[in-house]
Amino acid sequence: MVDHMWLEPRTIRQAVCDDTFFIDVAAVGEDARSLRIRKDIAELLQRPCVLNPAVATVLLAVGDVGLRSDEGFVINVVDGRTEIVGTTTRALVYGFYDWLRRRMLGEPVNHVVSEPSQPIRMIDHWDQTDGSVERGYAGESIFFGRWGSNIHCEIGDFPERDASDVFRGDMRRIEDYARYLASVGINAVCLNNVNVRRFAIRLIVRPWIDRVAQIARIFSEFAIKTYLSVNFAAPKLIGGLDTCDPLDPAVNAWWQATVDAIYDAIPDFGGFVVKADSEGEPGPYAYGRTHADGANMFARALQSHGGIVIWRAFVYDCHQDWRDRKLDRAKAAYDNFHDLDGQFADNAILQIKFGPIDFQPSEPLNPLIGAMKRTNLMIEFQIAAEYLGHQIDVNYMLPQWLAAIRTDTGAGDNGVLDTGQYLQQAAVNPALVGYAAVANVGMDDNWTGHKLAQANLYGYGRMCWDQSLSAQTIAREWVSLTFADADTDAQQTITWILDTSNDTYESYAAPLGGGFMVRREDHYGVGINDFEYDRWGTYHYADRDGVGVDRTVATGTGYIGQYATAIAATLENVDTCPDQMLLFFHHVPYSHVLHDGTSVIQHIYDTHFAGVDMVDEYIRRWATLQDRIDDESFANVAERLQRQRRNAIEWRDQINTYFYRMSGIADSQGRLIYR
Ligand code: GCW
Repeated sequence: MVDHMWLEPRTIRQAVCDDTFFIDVAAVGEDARSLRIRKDIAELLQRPCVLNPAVATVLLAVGDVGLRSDEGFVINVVDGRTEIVGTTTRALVYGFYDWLRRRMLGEPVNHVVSEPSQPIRMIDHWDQTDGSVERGYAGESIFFGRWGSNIHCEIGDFPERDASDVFRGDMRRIEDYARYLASVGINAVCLNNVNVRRFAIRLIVRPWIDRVAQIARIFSEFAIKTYLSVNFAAPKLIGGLDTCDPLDPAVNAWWQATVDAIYDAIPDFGGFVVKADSEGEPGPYAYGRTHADGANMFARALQSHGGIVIWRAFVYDCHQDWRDRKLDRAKAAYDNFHDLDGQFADNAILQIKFGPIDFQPSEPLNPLIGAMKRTNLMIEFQIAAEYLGHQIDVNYMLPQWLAAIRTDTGAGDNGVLDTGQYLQQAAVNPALVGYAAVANVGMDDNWTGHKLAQANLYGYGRMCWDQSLSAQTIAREWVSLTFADADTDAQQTITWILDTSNDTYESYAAPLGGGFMVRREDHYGVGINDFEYDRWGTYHYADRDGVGVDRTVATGTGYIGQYATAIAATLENVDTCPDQMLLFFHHVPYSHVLHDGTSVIQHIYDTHFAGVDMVDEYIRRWATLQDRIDDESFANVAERLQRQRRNAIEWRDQINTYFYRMSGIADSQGRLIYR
């Protein structure tokens, strides 16, 4: 049996039709026509619909509701009838799903006023045309690959095929996915990996763009715009030119013609996502041009069509000499982009990872967020659990993301300015800011490999729509919708596991902000020194005297100096630097005492023992859910928890032994540490 996510046509019909609601649409002109293609509403209208608004019990209407965003809506009960009103038909899509969700949650559906926190709410797929997904942990791509095939090519080891082979063609699954995304407010999706290799380079030209268009049409029906990642070197690789210089007229003409043809095939195409001069991808540096030159070349080509270019700030030197203690990968985004502030076109967006390194279990806010003053920005998250347990270990990420976006950016004139407000303030065009996140879905029956990893996709959408929600509220919502038939106590057990899971994972994978102690080949499991003495960066510098990276201005890499003055002052001082990030910013002796009175070494031991204890507790509590939730979900999570336990034990024992050997300091509680 295929295990769907909470929202599917059956659920919608149950929630709406079984109660014999009568839905009508009081839309006008163009809007009425476009609303009818918004799939679910259109389907619902076919049956319980009455065309006379006077007798409808639910009315969807386009009208001015006086909200800032044209995606916002209001829901009110007027004379016994529920009215969902928004300025555009897109708003009605969100209003409709919101109403549905509230009904399913048993929440009041009156006096609702809702509009999104972020205008762009995007999902980025790292799907590749061979069907594999870079950093994907839930099976093959839902877009690419062959029907029913289990083939797994290595990245780059992909024979060129014809178009019919490259696209999976499972439109039903794409439609289910689009519905799900729309239901949590997502309005943009990029289909392919930012590392654009081999066949994927050709997705932007005929005949493949016509196949992309088939997918884009499905997303359009749910008010979601489709984007593609492009290879900066495409003019050379597939265009027959001998340069990709962003200031060269022939290169610009090639991109213009390519973009024009894309819009012929996909009139509401969103635009491009570009990873350039990063981890081996080509970019403007090869021509002595800046990243603004590169981004603006795409922006020019897209502009007349209303398209945008999303340019990634994830640019760093992955050929570092570990011998040079001044080199610091954390500094890279700021160093590469800060001086370009104000130089990007109005329809260009700079997309910045929320932390300065790379989606680690524990990272401070990227200092570039706060430093740009005249640039459209998006913040990037990763729903796929690359460094957060591969959807084997349970890890509900909302606490981490929400903490990041609520951190002071330091850009306010008086007081705290969180990320949401800051993006608006820095924008050249306030409609072109938002959040993006790397997708975590695939062809696995339950979409995300680990059933509970669905909560991250749901939660990401909810956070983009309303970033004032708490992580716990979002978790509770997801559990009630997904395990709707389970008793309250069972739902609470699942919510508790989700709520505590991010801390649990961090407790064994990243003590005190120290990071990157992961296995080199796949970023799962413990590999304490796998990235030490390495061209990709050095991250913990443990020696016999202490541990952590000295990023101070006074004696370290100088990274802290990239933050606004007051924030930098707090971080620079080891006494005022938050303990949770201590080892990210400072190299301290093992005997250094934390604010709670524990020493650093004792904290490392304690959290690693506690991490395994928590996983044992998850296993105990999950066992009580047998026969109280569906068998498949029960078995899926039970199996993953056993694997997580093995992982947590390995982390505990390797880390504790390593740091015992480094420090020579015993555990104050005398627990078993292998010598
Ligand atoms: O985290 C790193 C990943 C790469 C990824 C890169 C990026 C798509 O390990 O797999 O490449 O980030 O964000 O571009």
